[in-house]
Amino acid sequence: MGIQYNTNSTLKQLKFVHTADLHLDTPFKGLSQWNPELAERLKDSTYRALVNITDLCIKEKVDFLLVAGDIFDSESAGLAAQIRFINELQRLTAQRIPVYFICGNHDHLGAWDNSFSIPDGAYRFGSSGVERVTHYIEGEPVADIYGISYKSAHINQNLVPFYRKGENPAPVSIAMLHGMADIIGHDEKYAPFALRELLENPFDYWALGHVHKRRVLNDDPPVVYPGNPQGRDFGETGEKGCYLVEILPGNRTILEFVPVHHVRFEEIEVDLTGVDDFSRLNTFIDNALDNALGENEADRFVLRIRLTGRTSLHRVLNRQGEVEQIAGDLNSRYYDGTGFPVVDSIELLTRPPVDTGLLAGRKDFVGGLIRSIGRIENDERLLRQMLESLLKELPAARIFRETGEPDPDQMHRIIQKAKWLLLDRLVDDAAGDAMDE
Ligand SMILES: [Mn+2]
Repeated sequence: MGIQYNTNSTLKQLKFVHTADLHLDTPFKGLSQWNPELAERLKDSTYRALVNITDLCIKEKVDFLLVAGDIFDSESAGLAAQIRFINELQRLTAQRIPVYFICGNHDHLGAWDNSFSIPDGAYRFGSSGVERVTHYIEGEPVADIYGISYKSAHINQNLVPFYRKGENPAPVSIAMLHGMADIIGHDEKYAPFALRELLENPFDYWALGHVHKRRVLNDDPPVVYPGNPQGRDFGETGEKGCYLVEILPGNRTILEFVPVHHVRFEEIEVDLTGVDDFSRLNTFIDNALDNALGENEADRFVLRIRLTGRTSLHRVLNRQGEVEQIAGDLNSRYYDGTGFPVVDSIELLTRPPVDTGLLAGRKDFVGGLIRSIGRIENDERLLRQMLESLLKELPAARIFRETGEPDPDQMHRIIQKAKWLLLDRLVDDAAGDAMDE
């Protein structure tokens, strides 16, 4: 039934910030491969997001900060990240704001350099069992915080059964856990648990970490993945931040998402249908970006522009090096001294102005091809079969062995792209009966 407040309790309000998955030393590898200059500009962003969190804690005069694991990104490059993290701990503890943190799979206890001491006022949970730390305000116990750190990169065990409320609990009980919730997915290496199990335990707030997309899994009591505070690639677009949490007497919890990202990844679709004049292209993209970025234009955007639509420019755009040229041109015009916004890449998903309905009726090879593609694109099983055989053949398909299988959405984009590349080569522009106009 939530929090039972003792009438003698001095608790009027508890205010804290919950973050996780800082990944401080993220190398931005994928991006650096194509765009080393951009990777250099991004390198600081994860750290800047943490600085923003520290500033928020100080400005809001919170009682404490919770960090639910994955403070740094890699075991080997952890040293610089540890120094930077400890700098921020010092800034907070100097303002009498304690930091309670657990370690996750990336920054498991074996990866920490023990020549650094954790500053007084900050507490790192151990890995040998769920620990309980009591937070006091003016000598009164106000909140018990429970947590456990990863001892090594993989924890196959469900840790939830070890979270047990102790004797003489403080008015508020908070549990910090780094792991994979069943309603998001299943990964047995990262302390998997079922949401249902958490709700069977009488905690007032579950401060989760591990999943990078923010999700409030339950409202009362709150079960929260704050997501990572700084996106790291185009799989992590949009505003990223942390939660400012207030617990008021009477079991009222107020959650406020606060964006703290330093750089924001965004994918923007620009539909070129009807744009048939190359000289209008730049203006058209400019307008589309203005509309999409709108009031957020002060943000530091890293953009992937996805060109779609039916346009006679399709063939020109598909020429070797053409979209790179356009991206370079956009970047030199957008460059405002801070280096943002920046166009990382342009993805080309346009189609030529051919009428596939008409073509499909033809009795020749093109007609047969369109009908076959039509069957494949609407049948996920067939699509997957074809993909599997391709994976065996194509060296370029190795990427999927690295990144995991493409999702249905990606597969659909791949087949669309293949379809229009083929048709563009097979269908003669002069074939008036196949053209739209
Ligand atoms: Mn993790």
